Amino acid sequence: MSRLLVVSNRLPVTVSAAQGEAIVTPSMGGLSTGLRGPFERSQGLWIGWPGDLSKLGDAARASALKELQALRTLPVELTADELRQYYEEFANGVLWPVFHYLLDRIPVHSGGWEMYRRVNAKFAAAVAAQYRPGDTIWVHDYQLLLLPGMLREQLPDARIGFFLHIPFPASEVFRMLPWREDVLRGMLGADLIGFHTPSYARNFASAVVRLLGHEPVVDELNVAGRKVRFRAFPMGIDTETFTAKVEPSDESFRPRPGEHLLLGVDRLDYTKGIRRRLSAVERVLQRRPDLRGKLRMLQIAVPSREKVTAYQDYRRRVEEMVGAINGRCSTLTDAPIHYMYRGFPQEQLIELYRAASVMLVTPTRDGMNLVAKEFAAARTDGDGVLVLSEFAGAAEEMPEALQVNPFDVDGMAQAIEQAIDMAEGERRSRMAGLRARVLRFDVHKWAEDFLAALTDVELGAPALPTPPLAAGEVAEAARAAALAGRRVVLLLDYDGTLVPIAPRPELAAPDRELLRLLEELSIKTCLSVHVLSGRPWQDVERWLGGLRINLHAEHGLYSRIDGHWRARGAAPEDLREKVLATLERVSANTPGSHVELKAAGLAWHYRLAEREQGAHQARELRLHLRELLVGTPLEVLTGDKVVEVRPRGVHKGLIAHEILRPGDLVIAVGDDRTDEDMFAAAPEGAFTVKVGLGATAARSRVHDVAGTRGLLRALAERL
Ligand code: ADQ
Repeated sequence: MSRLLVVSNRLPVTVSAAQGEAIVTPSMGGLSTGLRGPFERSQGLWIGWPGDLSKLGDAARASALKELQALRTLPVELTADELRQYYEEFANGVLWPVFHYLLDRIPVHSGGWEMYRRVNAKFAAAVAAQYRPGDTIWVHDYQLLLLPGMLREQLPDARIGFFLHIPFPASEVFRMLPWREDVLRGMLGADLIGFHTPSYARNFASAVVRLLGHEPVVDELNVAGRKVRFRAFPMGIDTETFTAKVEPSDESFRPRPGEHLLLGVDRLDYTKGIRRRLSAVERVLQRRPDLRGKLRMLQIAVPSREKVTAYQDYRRRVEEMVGAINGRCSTLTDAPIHYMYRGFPQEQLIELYRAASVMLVTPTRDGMNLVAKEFAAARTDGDGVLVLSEFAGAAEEMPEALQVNPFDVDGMAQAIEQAIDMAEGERRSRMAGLRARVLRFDVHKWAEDFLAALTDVELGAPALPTPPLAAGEVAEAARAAALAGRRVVLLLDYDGTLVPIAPRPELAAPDRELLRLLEELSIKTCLSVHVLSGRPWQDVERWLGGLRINLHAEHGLYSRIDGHWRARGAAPEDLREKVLATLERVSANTPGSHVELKAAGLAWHYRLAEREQGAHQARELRLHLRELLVGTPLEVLTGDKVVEVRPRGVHKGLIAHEILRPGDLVIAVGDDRTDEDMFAAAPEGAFTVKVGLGATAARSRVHDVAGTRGLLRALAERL
């Protein structure tokens, strides 16, 4: 089993000092519980910030480090300044609100980005130093979004997973982040990216298309020849803990018959919707005087991020509100809202979950929300009602809860009343549905599923990366072949290979340098030069017709050999009209796209269209055309930002077969998917060259058009 390296901002331990000695206590969060199995079995290592060790004396520090090592954790220590800028200012001050749709909380000036990058790099160095070939690396959460990308650079062959514990927002919101491309590139360093829900995975895919132009195929992206999978892995809880029996400690909070206990359990965070929730409870009390003195709300808020101003403000506002509501609604003997600002041991939390009549989980946004699941698991009595925000990730898996819109305070008040009045039969039937799912998909299954999917991913870097072209060697080989009396055949694609891709097709005319190079090559008697283009023959003739070389247009539907153009197939006129009408309709709906009429085929280009819309329309169009063209002599071809329809069965590979004779030395250069047919047709010993990034069967690669021209120059000089 591959060794698991877990990387998270915090280590799953708490370090404290007592009488000069350091005490390191494992903290039993959901994540460490879920990972315990694979972590132990693989003799794993956990890398993260251990908390502030600076206050420990030398001896205590040494003993803390020793204990951390014994727990197989590796501390990444952070200075106060690093922590403030990376964690408080950037991760919690910028990323947290943006990813939770709280745009008014984004600070006007944020200086934290540079430090965020530096601390991610510090983590990368720590992981790289521990990495052994064969290890599996699993990075967690929004504090380390850049880490997978940094690791990929240092460890191209590593198996890297990333899981985001908070929502991934709609791309409309995500793209407000000034560093959006860097963040996406950072995440895309992973082989597998996990989210809590399918909607977050969709939002991510949409941001990737829109901002980076990588189009996903189902749950997979191709990033410079590397496969990156992304999908939902909804996190569960440690059900054993929450279904266990606990010794009753203090029964006084249990509601007596006729009384109702509403419960809220949260980190004190402005995303948890505590104020709107309290407001809804007050509204219930106003509308239902019969419930006064019988309805109690217990709100437990565990302190969180206390150094961040927004959290201090939020705490003050929550506490003022509790005071105000109690001021208005208390009776002589009782106050309706009981508020506690502290953490609770798990056993007591379980008791509270079991005592509550109604659990209120009403965040305005929440990645998942495990409290909702803990409540359901804890209800071994099968009773209790869950009121759940539709903006918590958990809502997608918990349809039996009473789902509410937390921004609709009135609606929430109605849901609370409905929960209080709900008949026992309905309560039990809803709870049974909730429990079945929570118990089945627990945190162990979550960790197992993620790790199994990560193990399944074909490893990031291609097994054999395509080496750079050695132009001099190719030219030398061509020269040797020519001297031995062999014919040298040069097969060249046009757009993206001989000239850079132009925003519109008509702007890709050849420049003088290219024409001179081709001219020089055309007079070499040992050399047969062919340009194989997807363009209409008229374009090819206009641009290259003056040269004495062989030309092929529309992917081989037209060829000019020995000066004459001839056609290999044609589209039936009525069918062509139908296709044209469809393409024009799509073009009208997609600004920046246009239709190109060729002699036999038709193409819809969307290079200038908004990327996401272009990709979406292209997908729809391909489906529609494939259906339309079943059983006809036409077929759909997908190129780089173009959907093309042309007579079936003619492609660059077919042309290559026609041209080539035994004994030829072949040099084929191309950049697009259609050129792969040409590479496939090249005989053994041929030099096949891919221009630019992307998966290919070619044997070598050049960076861009300048690389192709370098090869042509070398050939012109040596032949
Ligand atoms: P959190 O925002 O912290 O987690 P949540 O999923 O609810 O939110 O987990 C909170 C955990 O803390 C629960 O296990 C709960 O028992 C405990 N807890 C909460 N209040 C407590 C209290 N007052 N006393 C003691 N314990 C308390 C982030 C994301 C979530 C996502 C998780 C896991 O924001 O959306 O579900 O990570 O991925």
